[in-house]
Amino acid sequence: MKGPSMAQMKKVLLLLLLLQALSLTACGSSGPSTRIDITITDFMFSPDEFTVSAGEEITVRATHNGTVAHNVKIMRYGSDLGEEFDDEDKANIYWEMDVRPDGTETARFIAPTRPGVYLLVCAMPGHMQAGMIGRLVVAAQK
Ligand SMILES: [Cu+2]
Repeated sequence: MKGPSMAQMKKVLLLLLLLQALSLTACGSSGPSTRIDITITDFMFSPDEFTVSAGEEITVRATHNGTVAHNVKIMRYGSDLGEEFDDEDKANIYWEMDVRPDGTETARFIAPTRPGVYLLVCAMPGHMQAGMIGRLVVAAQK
């Protein structure tokens, strides 16, 4: 029995390299980031989902385009906020920052080491219900 020729082998190798290059490009555009650029309005986070790598230092740049005070709170893994953000939920805050109207603030935090989906919320009364809720997706370190 005759095996594949050298020319055939080269073709297969070339195809594999091409596929790998394509998948790398795809990963680069939607993979975890060490930056969170968030725009805050009354009453929305935009975007409302971010992906970071576990344990990485993350820089948050928050631009406030609204008129009332807001904040960004990342909740501990598995937190259930229920109907509204109340005193009970304060104990489950992983990280938080306040943002004043017409300002841009930068802050840093270390992403949780446990991969999973974390809630991101504004804890001002009524704001979560109005739509100020989002997701921080923590991806496992590669
Ligand atoms: Cu708010």
